[in-house]
Amino acid sequence: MNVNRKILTLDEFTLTQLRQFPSATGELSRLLRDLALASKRVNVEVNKAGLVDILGDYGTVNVQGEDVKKLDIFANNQFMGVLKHGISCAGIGSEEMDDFVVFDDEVSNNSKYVVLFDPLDGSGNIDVNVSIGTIFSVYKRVSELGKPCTKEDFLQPGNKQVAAGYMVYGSSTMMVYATRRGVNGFTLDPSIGEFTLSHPDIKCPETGKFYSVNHGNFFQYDEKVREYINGCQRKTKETGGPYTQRYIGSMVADVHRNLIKGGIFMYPGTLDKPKGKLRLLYEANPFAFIVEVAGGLATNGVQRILDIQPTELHQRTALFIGSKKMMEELASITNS
Ligand code: AHM
Ligand code: MG
Repeated sequence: MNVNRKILTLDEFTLTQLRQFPSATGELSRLLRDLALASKRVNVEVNKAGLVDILGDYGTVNVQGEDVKKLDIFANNQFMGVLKHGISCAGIGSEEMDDFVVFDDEVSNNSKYVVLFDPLDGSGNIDVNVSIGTIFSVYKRVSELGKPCTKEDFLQPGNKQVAAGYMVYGSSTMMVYATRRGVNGFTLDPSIGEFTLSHPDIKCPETGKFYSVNHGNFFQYDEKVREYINGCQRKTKETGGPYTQRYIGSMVADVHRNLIKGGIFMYPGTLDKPKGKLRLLYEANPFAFIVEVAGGLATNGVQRILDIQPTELHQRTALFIGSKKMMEELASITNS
């Protein structure tokens, strides 16, 4: 029998990591397992998205008389549900909900983590069978253990993240997560329903070939950003351009590609929306953490994303993120 001993599941991997820290409690590993479980349920529904005409439209009652939830609401409920019923999370914040949720039961009040997530990012792409994703961010509470978690637990700067990650529902389903020790990627093997280690110790290439930005907004960006984007389309000694433009409109897929292959992703502020579109807590911070651990950089054009002190759960930020050299090239223009 050919047993492939190289296959390492997500649980096996986190256990191996745990053994290197005799004082670790295993709460983070449990949290990651809970998040993986929710994402597998979401994945099943995402894969059926093209069948809505057959199974019933989202937001309506299907032929079996069941409510068909919109996929982003379904995903939100799955992530909230597993975290509420798990034993490692005191409360959550979600891009789908106006306010944070305190679980407030004996087990949750004694849990040391809170989780922020965007349950289904890029959901505008669902109808057209383009990759979408989930993004999550884990913080250690600053409030007193044994009591309900508080707003301060959620409004911590990104540099306090303990872990962050994302799932991409694409040609394969992947989960990538980072702790301070590194970034690792797991691909869902549908035959056994397990995430298995496929991208160990991911490093973001120092430079790359891709730049990702919504060109439709070009004339809404400030002059320096336009200068950089123009530079991406020319051959210069510094950049080695022209780069290839790739923008799918699902941040998870766009940043994932650039993380693996090298590139820069930008969602700058516009004349109408000076702080851009993306949310600091649910989108920018987790990706900034992952990309920085992998060797890249992330800023809002002026300041390191991870050093921004949040003041609101849903605050937005401009975002520039990617390979170190490309980010330095951008900074040399925007800081001039
Ligand atoms: P969402 O959270 O409502 O799905 O919006 C976030 C998405 C990102 O995934 C993506 O990078 C961006 O919106 C695309 O926006 P635009 O269509 O303005 O380029
Ligand atoms: Mg989003």
